[in-house]
Amino acid sequence: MKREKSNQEFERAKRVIPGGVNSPVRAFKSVQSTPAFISHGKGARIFDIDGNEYIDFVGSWGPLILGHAFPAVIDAIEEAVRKGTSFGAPTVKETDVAELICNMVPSVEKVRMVNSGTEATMSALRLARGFTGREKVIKFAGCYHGHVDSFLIQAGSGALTHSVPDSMGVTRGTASDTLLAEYNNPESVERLFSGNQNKIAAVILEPVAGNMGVVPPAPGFLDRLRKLTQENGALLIFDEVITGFRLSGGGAQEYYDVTPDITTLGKIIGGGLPVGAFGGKKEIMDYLAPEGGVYQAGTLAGNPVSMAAGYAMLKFLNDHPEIYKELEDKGATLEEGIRENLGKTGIPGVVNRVGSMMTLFFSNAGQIYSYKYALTANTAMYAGYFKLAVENGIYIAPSQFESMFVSYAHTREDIEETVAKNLEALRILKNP
Ligand code: KE4
Repeated sequence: MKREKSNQEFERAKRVIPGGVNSPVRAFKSVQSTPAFISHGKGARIFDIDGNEYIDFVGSWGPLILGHAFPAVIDAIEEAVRKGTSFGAPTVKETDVAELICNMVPSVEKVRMVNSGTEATMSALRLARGFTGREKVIKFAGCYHGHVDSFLIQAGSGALTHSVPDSMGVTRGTASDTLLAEYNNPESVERLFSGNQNKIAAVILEPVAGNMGVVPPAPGFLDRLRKLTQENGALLIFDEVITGFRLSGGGAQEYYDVTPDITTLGKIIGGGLPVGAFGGKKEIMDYLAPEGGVYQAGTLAGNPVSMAAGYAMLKFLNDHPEIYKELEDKGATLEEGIRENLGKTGIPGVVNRVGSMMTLFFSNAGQIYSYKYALTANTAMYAGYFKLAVENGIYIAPSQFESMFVSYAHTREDIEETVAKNLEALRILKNP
């Protein structure tokens, strides 16, 4: 594939944007490559400025469950933007979106709009701390909740006693209030609760992890967390920025029938425009200013253009629940095809999938159900696979520890083509 224009644009961008990108993963560093600059997208495909075409399984990292430039979303944006872009005052569409989210997501009785998933999780944590009067929070190694100081934390040497910052600029003080547990290991949570009695405000997790690669909850894991938090007076926060409206109209909490106290949302609810949200029971949400004493605000929160896009997206999903069966079937076909290809080539791999989100781990661990298992993946092999796939017109995440997303726009032919090209790539990896 020719990439002259993208390469030139990347050099130009690096002169004025850190790393040439506005979000690190886009720089393709972890796969030792350089990014394609995208000119436009339509349906399941994106096109770069050198004229290359790709079947897209990144989908802007999750928002585009209906595909690129979905007509109902584009029409809604066009209609809204002609009336102005922002008023800093209430608009009816914000209430329309809030009512729809409350109707679709079991745990949500009230919801506050923000501008990103990071803002949603940051605000949800402050709300949980304000509501409980407690300071500590439990998160899980391998789960990502945006670039919030309190969540950019990794296990310290004595993992059960202290945590350490995972980024420069995060203070030890902040880190000391974040406790690290192991995904799918409820005993690791129990130990933290017994070692920090009456100090833990909340447990936050991705109900299906997408940021260590896809790692589903083990049977009963979410139920155990629900009971443990209730028993210990802590709130359960489901970070559904990826899974919200992805796994079902009611997200993972509907899919697994476990109801959290607070839910954070993003991605799909903006239809591709900058949106985040957090919601929960009235008694909790009414702690937020101007009702209560937990301050949170945002100039462009509930922006009328983003709300128009989000409403069009959510309404289409709510009116067409049959989409989720179709996404399940397409996801299953893709998973089965990749598994068969691994068998044909003898390349060690683990495929984790829930609905339309999945990850092919280049690992011989057999099963990957927590971060330490995800880390067994051969990231060099993934990098090689990534380059072969993209070179062959299959656009996947430039990191082993992300999810592939199947959208409503992917056709059966797209899936068949992808399975065939996956086999070609695996054969080359096997015999370079
Ligand atoms: P944003 O601030 O990027 O809108 O959302 C943060 C966030 C919160 N929670 C979960 C579960 C998330 O996955 C994310 C963001 N996801 C990453 C990729 N998995 C966004 C891609 C990027 O960082 O550019």
